[in-house]
Amino acid sequence: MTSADGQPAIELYGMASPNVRKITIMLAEIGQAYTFRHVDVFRGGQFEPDFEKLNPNRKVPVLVDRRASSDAPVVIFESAAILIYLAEQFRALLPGAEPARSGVIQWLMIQACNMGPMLGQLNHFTFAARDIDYAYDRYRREAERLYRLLDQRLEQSAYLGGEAYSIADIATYPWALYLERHGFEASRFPRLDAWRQRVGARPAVIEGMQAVEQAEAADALAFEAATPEDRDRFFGRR
Ligand SMILES: N[C@@H](CCC(=O)N[C@@H](CS)C(=O)NCC(=O)O)C(=O)O
Repeated sequence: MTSADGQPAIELYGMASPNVRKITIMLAEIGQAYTFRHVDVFRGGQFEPDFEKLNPNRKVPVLVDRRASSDAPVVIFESAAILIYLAEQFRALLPGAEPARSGVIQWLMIQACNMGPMLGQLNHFTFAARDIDYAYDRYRREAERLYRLLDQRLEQSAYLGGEAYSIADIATYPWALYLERHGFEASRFPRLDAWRQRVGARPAVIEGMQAVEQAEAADALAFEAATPEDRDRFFGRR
């Protein structure tokens, strides 16, 4: 669906990051065209007043949906909220009936409330501040516990929410790719690894992961070029 000006009616503000990739995968799964608006977080794009109007929490992703009205678009932040919104709007990848619906939502929340924050901290203390052993050990242990939880869950069912692929899998997949970079051997999490391969082979997942490749190159350059002040602002050190 397009706006009156011929542009896709959906815009996605983002960067090359796992929370944004959840949404590019979902948009590929439902076959919805969109305009990707790159936010240069390393130069402080998330703190610009216009962006803050979209998300007072100043983070990507943000979805802007002008399908119903171009003057008063629906604006949604928080990746899990965006996934639920798209699933409901397009009646896809979230069962309507209980208990299947709650089965999916609870694993979506494990990702949003546990995996995302804990693995995000582990990323920081692995890739940006590895010298703080207490923090590194704490988040690495918690990450291991969560990877184990997913592995055990996937022994019970083919997908996280149950027997069907859902938004819980979409939310978790880009984060589960960190397993090796967090120093764990995939062979110790065989069900999780098999699920990663199954999910990663889906054409929409391949498309969604590739959708931010240009942004990935731009983000890498911007991070390289970031001044000490830029990095302090990004890491919330001032
Ligand atoms: N809970 C949020 C987390 C969003 C988030 O942390 N986004 C990161 C990129 S993955 C970001 O905007 N980082 C820039 C910053 O924190 O300033 C969600 O799931 O959408």
